Amino acid sequence: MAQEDFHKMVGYQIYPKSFKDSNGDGIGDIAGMIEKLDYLKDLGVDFLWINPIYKSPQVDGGYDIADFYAIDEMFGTMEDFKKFLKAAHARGLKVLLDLVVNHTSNQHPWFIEAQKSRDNPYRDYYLWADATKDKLPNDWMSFFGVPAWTYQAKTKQAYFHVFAPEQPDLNWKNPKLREEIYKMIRWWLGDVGIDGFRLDAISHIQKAPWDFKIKSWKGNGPWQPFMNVEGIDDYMKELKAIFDEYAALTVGEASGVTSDKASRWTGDGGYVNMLFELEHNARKSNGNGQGSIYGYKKVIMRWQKDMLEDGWNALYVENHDQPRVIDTFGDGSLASAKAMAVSYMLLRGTPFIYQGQEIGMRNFPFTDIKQTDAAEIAINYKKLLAEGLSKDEALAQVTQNARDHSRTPMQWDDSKNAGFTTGKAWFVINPNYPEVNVEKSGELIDLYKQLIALRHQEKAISDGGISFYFEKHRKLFAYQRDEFLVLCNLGETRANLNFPDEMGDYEQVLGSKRRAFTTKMKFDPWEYQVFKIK
Ligand code: ISL
Ligand code: CA
Repeated sequence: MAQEDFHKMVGYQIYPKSFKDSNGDGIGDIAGMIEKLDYLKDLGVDFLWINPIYKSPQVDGGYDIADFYAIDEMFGTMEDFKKFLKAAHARGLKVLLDLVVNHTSNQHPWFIEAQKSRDNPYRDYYLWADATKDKLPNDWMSFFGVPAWTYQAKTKQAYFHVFAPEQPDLNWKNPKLREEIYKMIRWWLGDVGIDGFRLDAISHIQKAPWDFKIKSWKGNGPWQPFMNVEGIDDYMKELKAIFDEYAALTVGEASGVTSDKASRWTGDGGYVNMLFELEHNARKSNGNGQGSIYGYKKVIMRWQKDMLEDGWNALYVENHDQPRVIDTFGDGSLASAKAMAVSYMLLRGTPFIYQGQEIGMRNFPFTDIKQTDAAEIAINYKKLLAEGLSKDEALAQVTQNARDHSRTPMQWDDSKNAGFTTGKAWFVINPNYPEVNVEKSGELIDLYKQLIALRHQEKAISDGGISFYFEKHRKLFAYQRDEFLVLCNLGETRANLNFPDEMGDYEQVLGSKRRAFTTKMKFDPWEYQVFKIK
């Protein structure tokens, strides 16, 4: 898609299973999404990114796809989806689906065939290597805490997977596989008519040779052999050519693509319109899940600077893989939710709002492992118990940064089940719903509306440059977008702002309280201000 279009836009991410249930079976569905389109239109967003709704055994929240061409029954039918698409388009909302092509489900017909024999025609759709029960092809680990190989006695080989064993990785080196994927992409963009994709785990599609030696097991080290590995550019170029044919809007999830190399991926001639980096999510491991604001600042500033000349950021503070921002970077207060919103929504890039973020949804207070759902939680919980931790200790560890916090049902009102379902919800509902819900959280929703409107109206915000103040300050996040000055105190203590005397005259655009600009100011905890040159 052309830059002048997506630079102005704001996206909203829907996790359909937990958005709105229309038929009382306790599971969010497509008809439920249709019911809520007016709410989304009123919020003012421009496009929707829908997490996977394809046919899936749901081992990993639908990121284990068994049929790329079918809608999972629990969400509805293809007819429902087409109705949704039409209804969204009628309101001027674009629709992006998740494109999950690093792997499929082990229940995908390709994999069911592939595992039958070494010479099955689908064998090379996946990645196999000789192995024994006790000796896997190498010692690489998956993101989900288990080895990246699963042995199959029948053919005396193991298959490779960077996520769960139920998610075998596709072999992108195989041109036949690539053709199948491209056909599918064309079908969604061309025949069905969606507007684009969020490219899941796309930086992992190329793997290093199996004898590649991992140098460090710290940080991203273990995953080095499948993060933005040489040769990936050829596949990305092929993908880009198709996206261009349809002027698709594309967002790459690019863990492992470093900011200094990201211009190749986005920006002029880049493979996708914009990139999600994953670095700023890093959390302190001090037991309370609180993110480090200084860490957040440093990562964001680096990406903003590196993308300034050439490239475009997809901006976010929450998604379906991260705990709620109000509990990680914030201190649980509404004030912290607001300051975090302002801090990222006016950066250079395209902001995404994750469902429930706009009403200040909180992490879930887990007390029992039975309340959890995400695939990797179960894997790690078992591991920790085996290491000798008590149930409580293990639960605390696996839920601290758990994806499940963001996957509890959307809180629409204070009626039974938070207005999410008339039946029994598939997942736990946060007990705070009588206070935190769409009807009662108008204050935060209104702030998001104001921020979205600013992006739509002000060229300085959608397309201007960016420079930072107080870069070394631990809590003050302050930046200039041409004539706009955005100032956020992301902390629980007051903070002094000392600007140079020649700053000029500013007037207040919005703020957590009335304040006139001066070069010496003392901000309240979580205070935010947006000023504009007079
Ligand atoms: O880099 C990573 C961890 O530091 C990997 O996270 C990875 O890029 C990321 O977790 C990918 O997430 C996406 O793909 C997964 C799915 O479980 C997530 O929900 C999705 O967002 C597998 O499809
Ligand atoms: Ca339903």
